[in-house]
Amino acid sequence: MLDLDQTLALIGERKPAHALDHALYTDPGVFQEDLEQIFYREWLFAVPACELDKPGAFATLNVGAYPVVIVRGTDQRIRAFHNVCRHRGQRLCPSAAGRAAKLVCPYHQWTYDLDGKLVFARDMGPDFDPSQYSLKPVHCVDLGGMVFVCLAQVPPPVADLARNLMSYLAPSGLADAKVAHSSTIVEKGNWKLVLENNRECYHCSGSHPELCRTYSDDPLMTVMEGPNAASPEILSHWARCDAAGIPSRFINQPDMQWRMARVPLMDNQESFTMSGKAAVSRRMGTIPWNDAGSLMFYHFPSSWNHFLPDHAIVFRVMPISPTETEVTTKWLVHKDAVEGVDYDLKALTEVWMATNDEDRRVVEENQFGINSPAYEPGPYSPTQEAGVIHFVDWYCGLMQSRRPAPPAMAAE
Ligand code: 3BY
Ligand code: FES
Ligand code: FE
Repeated sequence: MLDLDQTLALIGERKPAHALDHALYTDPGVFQEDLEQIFYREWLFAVPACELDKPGAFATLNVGAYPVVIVRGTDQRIRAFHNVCRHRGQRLCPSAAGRAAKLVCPYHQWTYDLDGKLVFARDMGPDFDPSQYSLKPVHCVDLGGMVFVCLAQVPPPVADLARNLMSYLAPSGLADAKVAHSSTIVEKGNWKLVLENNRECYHCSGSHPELCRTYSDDPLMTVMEGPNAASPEILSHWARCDAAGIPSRFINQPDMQWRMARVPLMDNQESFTMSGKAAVSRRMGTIPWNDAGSLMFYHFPSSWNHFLPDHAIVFRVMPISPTETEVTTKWLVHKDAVEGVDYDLKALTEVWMATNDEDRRVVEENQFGINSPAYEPGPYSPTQEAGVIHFVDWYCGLMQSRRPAPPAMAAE
C-alpha cells in the first residue's frame, strides 16, 4: 500500500504521453490518495437540479467514505449536507432519492429542517442546545441546472466554470426538464480508466456500433485547439450557432479540467438514437433546430455530458474501490414530455445504454490486462488520444501540486 510520497514518485517517473504505472490503477494507497487529494477537494457534479423539483426533494450520493444528501429548501435553494445524523451518526437519508417535509433520522427521530437546522430531539434534557447540532454543510452550487458539491473546507474557485457553464447551458432548457430515466452500473475498473476511456474515440469503431451511427469518431470532433480552430464542418456549425445566439465554440479551463463545445452529429443527424432522428418530439430549451448537435461538457474528475435539442444525458463517475467505479447516467427531457406520447423510453435510452455497457466491458478488460505483472505502460496516440493525455496530465499535475511542503528549517 503506497503513501503519498510513493504515489508522487511513480507520477514523477512516468513517461510523458504514456499510460500510467500499474500501481496507479490498482494500489489501495493510491486509491486513498486519489480520494483525499482529488475527490475530497475538487468540485464534483452531483445531480441535475431538475431532479430536485420541489421543496423537500432530496438525492443522496457517496463520495468515497462521505455520504452526502442534497435537498431543495422551502426557499427553493438547493443545499448539501453530510448525510450523518448529529445524534449518534446514523445515515440520515438511506434512500437514493425521495421527498420529505423535514429530514427525520430513522434511528431516534431527530428531525432537521430542509436548511439543516435541528428542530426536534426528544428528551435531551434541559441543557441541550439544538442550535449546536445542525447538519454539517457541504459546499453546493447550482450552475445553470447542474448541481456540484465540494467536500473541501475551502473549495477551489468556481466562478470561471460558473460563468461559462451557465452561458452555454442557457439555451438547453434544464430549468424545465425532468429525469426520464436513470441507470447506475458498476464497472470493475479503476476510475481513471473510466475517464481515460471516455476521453478518446480511438476505441469507438471497434466497440460502439450504435453510437457510431450518429457520433463521428474523427478525433478533430472532440479535441479542438480553440474557439476559432476546428474542422471546416465544426467552424460552419459554430457560425450558424453564433448567428442564432447559441454559445457553441470550444472553450476550456487552462489545465483542461473542463471543456465545453457544441459539435454537430454525423450527416446532420439529430440525436443519439438508432434512427438518428430526435427521440423526443417536445424539444427542450430554445434551440431552434433539431440538428444543432451536442453541447459536450466534461468536468474532471467525474463527469461528461451531452446536451441535445431534444434531450440531455448527464454522467457521474464515483470511485468505489481501486478496481470498481460507479457510473450513473440520467436522461433528461422537457418536463411536459409524456412517455409513450412524446417519446419512447427505449428509443431514447438504447444507444447510451448499449454504449455504457460496451464501455464497461472495455474498461474491465483494460483493468484485467493492467493487473498482469507483464503490463508496461504504452504510448498514447498523439492525435486520437490527445484527450486522454489531457486527463492524465491534469491528474498528475494536480497530485503533484498536493506535495506537502518540505519541513521548515530548524531554528538556530
Ligand atoms: O461521450 C463522450 O463524451 C465521448 C467522446 C468520445 C468518446 N465518447 C463517446
Ligand atoms: Fe439519529 Fe439517533 S442517531 S436520532
Ligand atoms: Fe466508449
